[in-house]
Amino acid sequence: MIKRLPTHIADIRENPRWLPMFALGRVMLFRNLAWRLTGPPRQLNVAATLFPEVDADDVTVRLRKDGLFQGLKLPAVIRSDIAVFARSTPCFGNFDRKLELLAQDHRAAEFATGKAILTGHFFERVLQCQAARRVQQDPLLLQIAQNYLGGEARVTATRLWWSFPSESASDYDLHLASQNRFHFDLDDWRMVKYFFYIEAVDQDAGPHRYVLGSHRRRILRHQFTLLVGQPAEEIERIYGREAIVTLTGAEGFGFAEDPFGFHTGTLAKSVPRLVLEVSFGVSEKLHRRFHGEPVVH
Ligand SMILES: O=C(O)CCC(=O)C(=O)O
Repeated sequence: MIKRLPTHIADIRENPRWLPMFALGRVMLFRNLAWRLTGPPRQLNVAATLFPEVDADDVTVRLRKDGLFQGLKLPAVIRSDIAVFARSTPCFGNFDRKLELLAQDHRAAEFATGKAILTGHFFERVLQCQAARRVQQDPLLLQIAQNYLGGEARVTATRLWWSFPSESASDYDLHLASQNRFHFDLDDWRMVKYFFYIEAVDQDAGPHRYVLGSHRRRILRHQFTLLVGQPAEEIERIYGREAIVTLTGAEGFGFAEDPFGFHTGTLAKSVPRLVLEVSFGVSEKLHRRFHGEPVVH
């Protein structure tokens, strides 16, 4: 929280309307009110979608009920173009512009810097990847976002990043990388995120975890709190172990989630994970996040 303060202050300066959302958006009453202010969804022509087998209405129903829909799959050629891009383009370790590395040099970079490197972000470089842009602009993903969030829905962030296995990660490293840290996102009044695993993710590759239904059922203590993160034991006790889904999947596997529900990455044990994430929201786009880094739209 304290370490993120400069980012929050910059957000407020840039867009003062962010402050009420940040203060009140964690409380279900205000969130539900904001949900009522949605405009009707636009009906788009989705013929050119990369996901012709997916029914936007089904996804919307699942998102409303569970906060999660599993069942997106990237076409093979799109997936492989993104994988080739990510293996041949340097990323930035631990959100640090001075720590530039290729994924295959991760171990050597940890050794050379003496630091645990848990993530490698491509920041704005993701937009150099045509295949990633194609996913970002997919009409069906927008239609689902429109159905779920209302007519104001639009892309608010796009990111491509590696989660690397690391043996020496500190608590702070895990926090920075959103790994082994259940939390909810508070970047907008209403949001939906699409995640795609560019390479297969099993239990050893740090799968994402989501708490079903926690986007609409929240104990008061988890609303009236400054903290977005909560200990895993508490999440299990309150929302039930059976509500926690661990999302593993083959290469190209994708899912949609309402990130107001509790979720977390998990520390990769032995295999790195490469994820493309496209976020949709309803408010003016923020330009800074990720510890001061620009948000890529
Ligand atoms: O690494 C992950 O799977 C978690 C990502 C996350 O927490 C987020 O995008 O809000």
